[in-house]
Amino acid sequence: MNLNVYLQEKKDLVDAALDRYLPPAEKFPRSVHQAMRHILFAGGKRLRPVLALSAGELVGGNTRNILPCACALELIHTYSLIHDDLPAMDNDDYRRGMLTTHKQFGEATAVLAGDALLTEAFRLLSCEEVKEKFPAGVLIEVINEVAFTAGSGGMIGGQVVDIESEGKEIDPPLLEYIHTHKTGALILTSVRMGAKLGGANAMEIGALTRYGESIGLAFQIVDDLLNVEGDREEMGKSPGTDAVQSKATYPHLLGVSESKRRAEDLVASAHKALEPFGSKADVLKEIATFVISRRY
Ligand code: GRG
Repeated sequence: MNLNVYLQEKKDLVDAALDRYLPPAEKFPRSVHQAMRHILFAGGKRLRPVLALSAGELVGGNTRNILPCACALELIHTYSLIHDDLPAMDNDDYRRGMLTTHKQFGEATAVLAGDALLTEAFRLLSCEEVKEKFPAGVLIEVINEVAFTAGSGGMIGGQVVDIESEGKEIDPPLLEYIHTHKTGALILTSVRMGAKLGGANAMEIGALTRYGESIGLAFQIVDDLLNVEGDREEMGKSPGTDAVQSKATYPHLLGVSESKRRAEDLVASAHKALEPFGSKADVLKEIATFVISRRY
């Protein structure tokens, strides 16, 4: 299996589904519908939906059935990018190689487009098409976990502590809190969503949880490293912004080589967590390796 081909196939599936599920750009009121689609369809690796689909496949789930819920993860991720780029937060001009949503549509529309994407995610998670495919109890559990992850117990909590830590020297446990909540939580939930909707047993959910925790933290450490060493063209956004904003990052706290070592250790833990699945887990194993070797 070639990982790039696999990722492209899954990305195409997700992109086509997102286009079907979202209100058309021409639908009234056009400004918000265009703004919701602006960054959503400007590229992006679709890592979170791909993780949900791949984890689901690993435990015998049906990709088509899981697809709408996987798309909901991308809507939440995109909302977080739009809001994170706002002047009140990172004040970025470019995202996925395009002008950020507030630069293109104005701040009010960007705030509302982010809100609409977050809300749309929960509509999708509970839509008729999904309700008829999964037992209500499993679905409610998944929706509850996604809500917790998007809220102050997850992404928002990490984002708040990140903002409040700017310009301060923080200790490694607090940095790990920021990273596991701001970024790791949604990655972990993506894997667990796929596992649960795919019908995983308790042992499989446990193993995939350990996998998701490891790649979630590794992903953000690599994001920190790319902000130091990355290339603007490859990333579609500017590197060097963390240092300018005095952000709490792994390279700042531990140095570049120690941060790389930490990310590699986490990927080794992710691989280990997949051992009970044998070669069936090769895709997830390769995705973990991709997380640390990525250039964008
Ligand atoms: C709720 C406003 C708000 C923020 C939560 C996730 C987050 C915190 C902010 C998003 C901004 C950001 C740069 C987070 C750090 C890591 C990250 C999620 C990078 C972008 O994710 P990728 O690399 O991006 O998966 P693509 O474009 O490929 O989807």
